[in-house]
Amino acid sequence: MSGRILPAEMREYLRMYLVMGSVNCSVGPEQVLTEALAGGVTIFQFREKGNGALGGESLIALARRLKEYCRKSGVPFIVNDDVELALALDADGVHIGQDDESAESVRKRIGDRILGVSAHTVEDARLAILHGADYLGVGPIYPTISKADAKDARGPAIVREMREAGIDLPIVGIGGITEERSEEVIRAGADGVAVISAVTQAEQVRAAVERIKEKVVQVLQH
Ligand code: 3NM
Repeated sequence: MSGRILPAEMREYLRMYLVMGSVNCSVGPEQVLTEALAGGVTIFQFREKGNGALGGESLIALARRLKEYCRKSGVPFIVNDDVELALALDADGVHIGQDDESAESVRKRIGDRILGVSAHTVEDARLAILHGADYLGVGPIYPTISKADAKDARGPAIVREMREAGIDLPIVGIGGITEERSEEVIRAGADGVAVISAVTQAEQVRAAVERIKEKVVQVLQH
């Protein structure tokens, strides 16, 4: 691919966004990702954070294995926060939060790779767009058990507020999203949903992914 990703293509990738690291999985992350890819995940973010997170060589080795799985499935592999790791692995992109290095500086370092930025307010969203984001991660939509320092849940209304304020960059909702809740997140104006626990904690990972994706696609068609 040459040049920045086009918004239409980005929107397609955001339909069923799996975010995950080893601490989110009770079985091996390789197994969870394999099943999730079989279920139709459209983009994957490696987010190795929280208690018991891997570091050093074992983190790099895991990231490399998960990237290979994504490559084989033709699914973009995004790295959370760590630009060095993303460049070392030749990842497809980087996702950063508001407390990380500025989007402007990350954009310069990663060239045309995908840049996702977390946005909690319309102001965050405007700045992220100005600084070269390809998509916005908007949340937490609902309370989450997967992020220790998450802000207060804003409900799907925050997505609607951004759309009404003229923010037209691709948006993925995140935070406490389940199959049932996907519908109102998409109706509020999101292009897809990003989940951790709804997939990693599911008894049947593949079926959980299939159901969430089916719901998103079905709501987008109506
Ligand atoms: N970012 P779950 S909420 C990684 O609000 C992350 O920016 C958030 O996990 C944000 O699907 C969140 O288990 C955790 O709630 C999402």
